[in-house]
Amino acid sequence: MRTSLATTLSRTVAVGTVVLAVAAALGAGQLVAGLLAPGSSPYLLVGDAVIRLAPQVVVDFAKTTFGTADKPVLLAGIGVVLLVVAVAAGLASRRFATTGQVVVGVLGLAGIVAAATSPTFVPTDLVAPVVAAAVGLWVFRTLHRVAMAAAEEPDRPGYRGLPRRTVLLGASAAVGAGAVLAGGAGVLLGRPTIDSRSRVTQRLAAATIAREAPIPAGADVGVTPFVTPNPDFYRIDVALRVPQRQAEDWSLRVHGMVDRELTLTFDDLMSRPLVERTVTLTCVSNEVGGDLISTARFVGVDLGDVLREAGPLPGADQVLSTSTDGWTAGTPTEVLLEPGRGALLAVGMNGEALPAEHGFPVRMVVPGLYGYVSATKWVTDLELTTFAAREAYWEQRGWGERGPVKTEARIDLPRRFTRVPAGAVTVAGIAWSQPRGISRVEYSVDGGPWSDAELGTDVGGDTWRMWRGTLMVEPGSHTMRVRATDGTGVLQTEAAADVLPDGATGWPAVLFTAT
Ligand SMILES: Nc1nc2c(c(=O)[nH]1)N[C@H]1C(S)=C(S)[C@@H](COP(=O)(O)O)O[C@H]1N2
Ligand SMILES: [Mo]
Repeated sequence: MRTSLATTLSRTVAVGTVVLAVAAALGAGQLVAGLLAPGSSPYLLVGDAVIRLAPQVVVDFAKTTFGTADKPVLLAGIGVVLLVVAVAAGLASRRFATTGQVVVGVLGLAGIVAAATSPTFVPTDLVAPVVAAAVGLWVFRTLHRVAMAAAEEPDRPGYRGLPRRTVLLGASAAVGAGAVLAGGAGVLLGRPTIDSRSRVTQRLAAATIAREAPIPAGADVGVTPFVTPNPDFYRIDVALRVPQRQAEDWSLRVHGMVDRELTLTFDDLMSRPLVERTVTLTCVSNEVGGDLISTARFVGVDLGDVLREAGPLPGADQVLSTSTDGWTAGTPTEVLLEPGRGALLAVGMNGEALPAEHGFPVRMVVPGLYGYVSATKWVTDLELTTFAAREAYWEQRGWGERGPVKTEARIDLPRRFTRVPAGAVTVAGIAWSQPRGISRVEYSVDGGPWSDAELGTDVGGDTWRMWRGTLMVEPGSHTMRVRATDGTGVLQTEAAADVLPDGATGWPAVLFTAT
């Protein structure tokens, strides 16, 4: 289909090629996002990027002016900008495809950059914007070629002997319909979880919750925040793709060695008494000094109550919990039934619904046990069984059957291998021994005598406790060590143990240089 240099597209056709290409890109991106990861729709990603980049005054203005409608208003605004850009690019592409191609390419790139710079970026989020960019470019080039051919000789037979103008019309209609269908399907596929999370957040805001007292100001010694913000909360799981289950479609089966099998829907959970519990979650794979530990204020229903309702049979010493992605944890029944233990089926985390990657809609949280034996995210099944009969995921891979948290401490200041001015040096960190709590933390430098650290206000045994102190050091390198005593008066062991099979031990040490 060669076209002469003089051939020019009508304004309508030229604009149509770019607009349809952009629509096709958005439709394809939405569809792929809906299938893979609802948060990765290029349109939403660009919207998020605009919110990130917008000066705070603009964001505040939008919030106060449009209230909760600020997001739809923003997305509509982006739509208008896209349309204007597409129309301009079309008008500039009446003879040559170059401008249109560059503009479609730049728009595609904007989606990819928005994905890559998102604070919640995971590599799968790139698939939708990359597919969108590729589809946009391909559609534009193809339609532009077909349009040029039709403009030159409208009646000459083209594809399947149809007149070229008919081919152009047909192709345009097909692209338009395809874009709408793909986009619609993508929205339908992806919308449920996103909407479901915000509905749960709203329901929690309106719910009656037995709240804990606010975290006392003195709990935090100014180094590590006492409550970990959700985006900073450590994440460990074997899920390649974050499971997407709507709260409205969720149910939990409690079965096995029980008197009464139970099935609870999300509404059933929400109509039970909701409690707030601040819990420090720890991973068994946390090395001494490691960062696989975080604290959140969880909201949920008491798991012990749910189990008592089902009535565990004598001998059912293990509760095997399973998530939607098939991962399992085995928790001692006696721990879950222990009065005051505070095990939760959690639905909320730090004032919102559980984030998708932390188990939305429902996860288990058991104070005092490492996550691998207790903290099942996306949980849908609890089977009362025995340790002899069933082995959970990590147990099958050589990790310990029981996973009680071991008393440990961490030095957050000074950081290892840093330089500090000689003289008085502030030292600080965290210590934990859920559910026993921490009664004492001591530190020592270069094998010298132990000094008592000043402890942050006690929030309870289920959370970490923060500590700080001051060291006097001469210029040179120094090794500082720290050791914690739990709430029952037992000093943490000095013996170094590896994380495998049931958690690391040893007194943490930090080497630093005073100058
Ligand atoms: N479904 C599921 N739940 C899971 C896991 C997992 O791999 N899959 N990992 C567990 C482990 S080992 C830990 S330490 C905690 C971590 O929870 P977080 O990612 O919310 O911090 O989740 C637990 N729950
Ligand atoms: Mo873990």
